[in-house]
Amino acid sequence: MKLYCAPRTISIAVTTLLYESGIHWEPIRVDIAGGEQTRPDYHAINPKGRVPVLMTPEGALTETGAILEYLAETAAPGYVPADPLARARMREVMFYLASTMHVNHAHKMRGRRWANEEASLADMTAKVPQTMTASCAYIESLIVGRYLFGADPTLADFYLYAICTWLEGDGVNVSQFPKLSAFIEAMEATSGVRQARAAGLII
Ligand SMILES: N[C@@H](CCC(=O)N[C@@H](CS)C(=O)NCC(=O)O)C(=O)O
Repeated sequence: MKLYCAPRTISIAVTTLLYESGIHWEPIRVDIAGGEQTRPDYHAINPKGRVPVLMTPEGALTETGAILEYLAETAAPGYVPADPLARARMREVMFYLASTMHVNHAHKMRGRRWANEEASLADMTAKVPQTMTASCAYIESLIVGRYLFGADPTLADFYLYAICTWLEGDGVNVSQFPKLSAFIEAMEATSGVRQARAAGLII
């Protein structure tokens, strides 16, 4: 299995799950800063010009949440709760991360997706510490144990950890969130995160 990925991106959610699960896979690093994702040959793989992309035996799969779910069903069992409501709660967080928290973060460096005026871009960037801190406060209210839902990690934990790697740069004072701080510490101790760091996929 091959994953198009890059450090500092949401693809960390997938790289950490892949390493944690001991799946045989190969990272294909995309030079995001150099704009590799904007080039026609990359658009042939993902017309959206983003990472991550998982190359499955049947073709390319995009969207972090979809990739995590696919891996859980095909290669990395044990990270999806059996109970329907618990499973929906996990997805509730994952949808929030995709639709709100990731988007809050993107307003810092990717404001040109939404606006052209320099003043608009500066305003969006200035707002990021506030929106990301508000998102952290919401997440803090959800965490019930070492991980989001208790003693065992679910797909949502890998997703959340990837976003946590952005918090300092986004101007969030993480120390004001004790449960989130402990969560980050727990994830940092996992083999998935340690291997991703050793491979230079978390920097
Ligand atoms: N909804 C997508 C978002 C993916 C995404 O925005 N990836 C960013 C990195 S965090 C990216 O590839 N950005 C490149 C660009 O904007 O040019 C997902 O969750 O997979």
